[in-house]
Amino acid sequence: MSQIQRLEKLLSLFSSSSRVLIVINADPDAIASALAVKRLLWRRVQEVRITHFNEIRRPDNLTMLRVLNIEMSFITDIDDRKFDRFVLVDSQPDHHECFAMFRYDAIIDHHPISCDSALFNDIRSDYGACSTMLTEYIKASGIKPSQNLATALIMGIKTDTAGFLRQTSMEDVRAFQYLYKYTNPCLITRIEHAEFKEKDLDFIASAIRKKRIINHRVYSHSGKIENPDQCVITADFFMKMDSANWSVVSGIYNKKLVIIIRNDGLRKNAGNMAKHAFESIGSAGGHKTMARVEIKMEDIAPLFDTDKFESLIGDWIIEKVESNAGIKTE
Ligand SMILES: [Mn+2]
Repeated sequence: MSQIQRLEKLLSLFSSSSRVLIVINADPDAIASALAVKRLLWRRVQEVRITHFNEIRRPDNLTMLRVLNIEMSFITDIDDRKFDRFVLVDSQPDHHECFAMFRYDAIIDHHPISCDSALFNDIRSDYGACSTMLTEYIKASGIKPSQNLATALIMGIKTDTAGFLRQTSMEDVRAFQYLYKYTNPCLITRIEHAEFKEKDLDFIASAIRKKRIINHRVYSHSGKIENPDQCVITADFFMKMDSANWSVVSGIYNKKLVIIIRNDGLRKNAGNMAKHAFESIGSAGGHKTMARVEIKMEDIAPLFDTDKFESLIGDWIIEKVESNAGIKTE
């Protein structure tokens, strides 16, 4: 099917009285794809709303919504009886129970095909981003994308291809090149630079003061913490140091020890290291470059002969990681 035919088939699902709900798991690619669908349907239907069910917490994603003036509604604020057409982008109905709540008229996605249950299904799993597919729809429709739409689509492609370091197709490159002339590069930079909130910066400052560096591994244990996401941000931040091969940032949250592990991925495997070191006492897992460990404090207590063991946890983590970090596991 040509792109023009796809576009015509998609548009034929709607009439001027249609009330359309676009459902997404909001990340940059899904948000941009939804915006593009909304643009395609502009002045063709009665109403288009975008709804998401996940909480958006990443500062860069929040900045994207703010600087591009993107309007979305949280799923609990939506009365779905008001809508008679449902569109799913960047996912398939079996990806999440919240998606399965609706019967879709159209599904446009780039994940491996698992549930093409709509009237119109366009699933192209060789594409790096759903935003690339929607860029092709926009092009086929003859619409000149606004600066905000083009910037959103570029963010979708950049995010899902990790800046073209991950699975990418020629179509992704072509879409990027096409969109670039319509974007404002300062907006892209503004979004991508938004890594921290002010509170995160205070957390990082205190983690820097507590850091210890052993064998190019940066350790920092923060004791009791209010938000484990800050350990993630800090672990990523430490990897910006030129000589850091690993970073291990930990804290105690909800009576659990949370350890966030990052490395540069060069002959290392964070997930396997975490399992070797911690699986016997808690949950541990991850990938080559990132891992997460969670251990109940009550399960750590018996490992120490003192009640005041909390002050020893930082050293205990270092000992565990140092004796396992060399493990050769692929
Ligand atoms: Mn995607």
